[in-house]
Amino acid sequence: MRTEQPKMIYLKDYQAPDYLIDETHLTFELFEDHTLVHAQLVMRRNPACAAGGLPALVLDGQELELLSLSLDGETLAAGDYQLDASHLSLQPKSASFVIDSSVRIHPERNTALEGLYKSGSMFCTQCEAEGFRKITYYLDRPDVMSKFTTTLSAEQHSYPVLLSNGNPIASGPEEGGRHWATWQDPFMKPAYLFALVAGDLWCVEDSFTTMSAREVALRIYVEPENIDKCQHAMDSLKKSMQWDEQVYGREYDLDIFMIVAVNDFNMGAMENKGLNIFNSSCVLAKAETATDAAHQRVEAVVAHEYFHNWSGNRVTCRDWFQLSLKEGFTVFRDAEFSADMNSRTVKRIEDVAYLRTHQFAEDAGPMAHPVRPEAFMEISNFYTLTVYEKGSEVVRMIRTLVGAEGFRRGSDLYFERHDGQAVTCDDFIKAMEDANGVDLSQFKRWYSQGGTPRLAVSEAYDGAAKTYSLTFKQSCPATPGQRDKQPFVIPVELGLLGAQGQALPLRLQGEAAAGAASRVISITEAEQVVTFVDVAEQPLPSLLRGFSAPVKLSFPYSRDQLMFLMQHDADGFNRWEAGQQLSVQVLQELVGQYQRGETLQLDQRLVGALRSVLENASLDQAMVAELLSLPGEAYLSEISEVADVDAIHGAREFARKQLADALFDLLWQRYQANRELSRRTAYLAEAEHFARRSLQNIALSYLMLSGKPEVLAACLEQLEACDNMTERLAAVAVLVNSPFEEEKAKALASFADFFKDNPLVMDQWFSVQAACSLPGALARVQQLMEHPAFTLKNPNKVRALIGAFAGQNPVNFHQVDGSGYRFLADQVIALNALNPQIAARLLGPLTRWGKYDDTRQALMKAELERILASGELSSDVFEVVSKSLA
Ligand code: B3K
Ligand code: ZN
Repeated sequence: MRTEQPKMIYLKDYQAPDYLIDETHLTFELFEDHTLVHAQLVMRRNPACAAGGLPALVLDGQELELLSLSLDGETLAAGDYQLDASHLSLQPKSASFVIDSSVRIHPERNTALEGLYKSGSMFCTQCEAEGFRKITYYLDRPDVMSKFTTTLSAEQHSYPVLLSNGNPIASGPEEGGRHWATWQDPFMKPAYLFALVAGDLWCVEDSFTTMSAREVALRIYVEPENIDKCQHAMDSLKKSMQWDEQVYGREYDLDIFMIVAVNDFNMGAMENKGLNIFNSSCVLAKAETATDAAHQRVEAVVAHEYFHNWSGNRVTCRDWFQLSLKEGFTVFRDAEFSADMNSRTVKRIEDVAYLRTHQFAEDAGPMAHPVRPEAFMEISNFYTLTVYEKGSEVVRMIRTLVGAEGFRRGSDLYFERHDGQAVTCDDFIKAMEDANGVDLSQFKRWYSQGGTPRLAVSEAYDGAAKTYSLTFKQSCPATPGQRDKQPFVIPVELGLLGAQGQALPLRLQGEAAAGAASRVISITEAEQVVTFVDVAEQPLPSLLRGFSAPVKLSFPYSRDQLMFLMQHDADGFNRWEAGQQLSVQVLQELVGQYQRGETLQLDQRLVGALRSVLENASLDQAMVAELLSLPGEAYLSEISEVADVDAIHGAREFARKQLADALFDLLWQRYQANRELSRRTAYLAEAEHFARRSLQNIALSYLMLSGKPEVLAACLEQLEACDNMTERLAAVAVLVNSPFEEEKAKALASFADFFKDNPLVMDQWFSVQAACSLPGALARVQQLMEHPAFTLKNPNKVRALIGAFAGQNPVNFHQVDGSGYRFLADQVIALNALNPQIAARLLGPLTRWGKYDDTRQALMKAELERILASGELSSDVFEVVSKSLA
């Protein structure tokens, strides 16, 4: 807990470390009521620092009980060093020296899940970003890289498995029923990549032969009851290893790669060198207990953490302001991997929908920051959608600008030039520039300027001259600490369609001949006109294909033009995008009618457009499902000036019901055909199966709105007879949102009874109820908090119940009596004392107060004030609350 006002830390104040740690030798003695940590640090003055005397050595350390300290073998007395709540300082006498320290810590009481802690009966660690300082006194910063040797000792019976980074080098029994093991990591690494695990774990084993024919042992460790849920993660790991060799030429470098699944984890997973520690939700998956979405998430997170071995571990960050150097790049890598493993267009659609709903909202709120932030109080608050997802979009734009081959040249140069170093985003850009002979200096504004740029496009066609001009105007709203923005480099991939839907040749003014039918134009000015010549007919532009830049693009399309693009655009992403824009226009019209108290009237063109989608047998079923999904309520709020949650919900539900009635037969056919396939074939976690189940389930959710008994019967049949969680959970969710009270209660009860011992399945059970938009959600959530499977101490449970209520149930969370806000603030206050990182994350929805009407704004701010006044706040919660109120 914070004892003084947290300080702001600035990128501009970065200084290289005064000292380096060449070797780190750690010994952990793990006991039930405490742990002893002995650290021997072989240190020297950093040669890169200016000459002169020897400055004081200031080690980071928090919540440590110092038992002994020596310098070059001589025990130091209390007067020989200074201790405060977060540092230990002493004066070295020579440029090279050895520090030995022993501390006592209490993993058994660690509910923050940072540093060394217990998850159930096992010991595990989470050190990124600044958790290592809760383990021992150290230079806990990513630019101090060291060779680690780690010995663990624990009681043998309860902790038969003892793991750390690198390779196992020795082990043996000890007195008193204990045993020990020593691990050595040959690669230099910063402390944030340190890990240890001790527990009663089983493992699934496999192996991978690398491109240079080295044999790597692969192990996934889980608690015994989960041993049957590891195969999908193992398959994903092997695919990732192969993909990184093929696509980036990156080979794995140790003889062993381990993944450990733990139930209590603050985020998805962690890329510790050779010993990834995962939230069990991102490892465990089998048909009966995990949905298709969960299978895809496991595949993506396994890949992401594996890819960090190069983008993060071999080449790491100089300081935490550079976080996107490893995270943005690695998200980009895992997104491309998922696109290659599944459907590329569908993956892009999902990612863009997510970015526009959540990252755009963050970029427009009080916590908005550039991809490379310039200041923070608590780095844990900066593992954001901006650093991750927008950071990935920035890397994607670089690839768009230099081309796939140029990008590979750049990444090869980056990895070769900086292997073993801790570097900056500028170093990444420099490698891309050097490998391609391009100047990316203006492009770098994507790293330094926050906010989502707007790009307004207008057209002019001159039929006599056969020229077609597009005028692009870019602007970017102010964000905290940044008022005036310089123009960005915005790569716009575009094409022009003729009246028959054909691609028109794209010849820019001044060019000798036309280029490709889809090409990238770089917008670099605040206002820029692009003129095409030889344009034989009035074209319809298809802009920002594949979402080639993370901007808010506007073009005055009519609804008929959008329907035309939905049918004819050569770019699959833009066909979906046209459907979304059409739906947005139609839904916004309904929102207006709702607000004026008029009778709602759905534009029948939307019905027609979705009818042709359903009638088109040659469309990928996953695309059909995506096209049928109306923009979510959260997205509709994000694009509103003032979000009227009730009107948005009312309008969207009205449209869904109208579509369900009008398209009943087509939906019913699609549903039955796919359900029949599901009945006849065994579950497979692959794209074609994902596609048909997603269409089946979205069809079911529409059909249920009809209230017809045959649909209810079908839903119950699916629920009872299916062999997988994707169909089962979809049926439960549809029932939960239906008026069939008896069936709903029965389904929920039998589901909970059957899966009560599976915490990950119970998370889903909590979530569908928390997200149910029917009245009374808050009371249900409060009641569910009393359920034996719920605990505030487990982050997955908090996210599944409280997070889903505040984030996925706008009409209930934003009840105008403020009850939702009060509830959330109460939970944040409770969690602040238990787990500050989770508390700060949970606050997200309250920070968006600027989006709502005056009444709600006042209520939301009052709750933020109440949190601020509630007592000793963690730096995590303090930063978010104070910035939200600023
Ligand atoms: N690098 C970790 C995130 C650590 C978050 C610390 N608060 C997981 C990942 O992005 O791969
Ligand atoms: Zn990552």
